[in-house]
Amino acid sequence: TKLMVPPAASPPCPAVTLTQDDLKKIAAYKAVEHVKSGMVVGLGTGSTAKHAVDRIAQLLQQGKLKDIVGIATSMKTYEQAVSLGIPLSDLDSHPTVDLAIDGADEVDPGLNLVKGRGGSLLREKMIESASKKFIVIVDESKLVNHIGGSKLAMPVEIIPFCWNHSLKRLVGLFADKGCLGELRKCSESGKIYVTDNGNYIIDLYFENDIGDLNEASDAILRLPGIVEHGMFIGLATSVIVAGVNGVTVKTK
Ligand code: ABF
Repeated sequence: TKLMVPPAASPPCPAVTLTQDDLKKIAAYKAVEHVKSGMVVGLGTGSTAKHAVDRIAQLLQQGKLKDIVGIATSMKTYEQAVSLGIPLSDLDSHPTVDLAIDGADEVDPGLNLVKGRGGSLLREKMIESASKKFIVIVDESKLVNHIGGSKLAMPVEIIPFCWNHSLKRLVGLFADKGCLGELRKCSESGKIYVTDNGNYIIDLYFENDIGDLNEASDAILRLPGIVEHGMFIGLATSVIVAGVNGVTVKTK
């Protein structure tokens, strides 16, 4: 007689705890699947985009990608890309970018973004608005219902000349929205933060919702002395969100 041996119970799966950085890396690697040989690629800035740049370099080294031209959205990314041997160019030589991959500080359901809390926004907007496709990579902590409503900073890059005057005019635009503003300083040195373009950043904080994004954008950009703001309205073509329960892709 054969003894029926019940199958051993499978061991419980060890719980894997993904860190926020793991999630950033997962989103970044997923985005890089869209990079194809021969593409001109906008290289984003920040701790999430850094993983994408690392991954592109790795695939180039492995020969799985060829003839990539990168366009860096900041000096920091430029230095990272140079150190990894990614061939670089700029918008003057390559006015059309095939694909840009970058992080964001906030993403709303319409794929509008707040960017620039890390300090770069102007070069990002120049490159990402010149891209046929712009994939945003975030962990799920960046999702919001409405950008500018999180009570966190909405950055505006301004020229240094009479920055206090520009600060007051910016805040004055949104007096009915409970807006406060401050000049960004370096956290370690306490010195005024200077962007890659030699400009300053005013961080705006809204007690009430910022309201219509296009109206807010137009009002800010009409002020002389203002260079660019961190609202990226309608620029993202898709957003890859990595969460503890998996990856979701949001498209327009
Ligand atoms: C840059 O990096 C900025 O526009 C944005 O502020 C930031 C996002 O950084 P992280 O991925 O580190 O959160 O793209």
